[in-house]
Amino acid sequence: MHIPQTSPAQKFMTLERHIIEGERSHPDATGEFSALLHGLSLAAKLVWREVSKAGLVNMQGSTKRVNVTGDVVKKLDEFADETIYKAMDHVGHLCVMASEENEDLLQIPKQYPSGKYVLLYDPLDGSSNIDANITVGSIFSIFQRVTESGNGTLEDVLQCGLKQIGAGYVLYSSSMMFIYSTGQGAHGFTLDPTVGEFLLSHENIRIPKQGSIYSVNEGNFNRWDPNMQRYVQYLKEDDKETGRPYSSRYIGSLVGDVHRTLLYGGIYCYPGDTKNPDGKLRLMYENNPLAFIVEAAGGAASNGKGRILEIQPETLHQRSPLFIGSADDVRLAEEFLAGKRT
Ligand code: P6P
Repeated sequence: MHIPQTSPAQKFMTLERHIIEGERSHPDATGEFSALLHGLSLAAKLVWREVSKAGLVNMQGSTKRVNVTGDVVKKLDEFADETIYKAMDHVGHLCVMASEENEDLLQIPKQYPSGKYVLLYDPLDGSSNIDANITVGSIFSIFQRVTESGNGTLEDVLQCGLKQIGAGYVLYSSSMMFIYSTGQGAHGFTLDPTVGEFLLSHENIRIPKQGSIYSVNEGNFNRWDPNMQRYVQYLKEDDKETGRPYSSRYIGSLVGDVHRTLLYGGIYCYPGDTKNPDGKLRLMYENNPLAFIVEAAGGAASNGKGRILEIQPETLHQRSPLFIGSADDVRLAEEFLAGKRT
């Protein structure tokens, strides 16, 4: 029988099949991890359903609340936060959750079994863009618990990024995508709304070693360290040998900016500055999971001095500067920030 060459999507390589087949290569895999990702993909579809019609059902705008890190809470932030928690609280494989929208740990309700995993998530990153219909996303990070039993604790949650056993993000954009990694490559799935399945569309994503796009909010230029200013000025100089000037792209939505960087190469920067020495982005909910994905695709992620994934967290909502993208671009940024380049 002639079997035609088919694209990954045509192979009906669904997210679920990809996870299960990936687990088969782990002798001690128990299927619990695939159940977690299945729950997250369901939550993502429920969030997508609201995000995609936000303008029609009065789900835009704010709740008049401010969250633990001072951001105004949008109606969709709240919806996404509750949806992910409720989609995951009963799966039986988690001992605790933590959300960027909640100050404290989120315990598993007593009526449900708990498990050996820990889930951290940013329910709706970039939500300030919702009302302008700009890409937003959800980000998640999964660890194994370190305490023996009982309710998960801060000790289970505050682990360095290298200990993640999986991480991913969902993009709510012109199409809906689910990108994840368990450390063996980064894989992208696009939702086929006609069947309600995520189909493999970006198998084993590899980020270019160097890019030609930089992504940073230059409105903060005057607050930056002079070495950071010199770095961005360098990228703007005209030098064909080194592929400069770079193009500037910044949509103010971390998941969208990092996803473009992952596929096209280049660098996304959120540096510290005189007003926010540690920058704006959260280590546990944004930087760690995105660093895990980008490193799995052959890229790099730094706080300007060292690897994001090696930072030992001290508090749940701590921030860190972020320089993430092509390995050569991140390395060059680190050299400028260390004053080794002029
Ligand atoms: P600024 C959104 O609030 C967010 O956390 C990220 O999604 C985004 O990259 C960043 O803040 C934008 O921050 O200071 O450039 O507006």
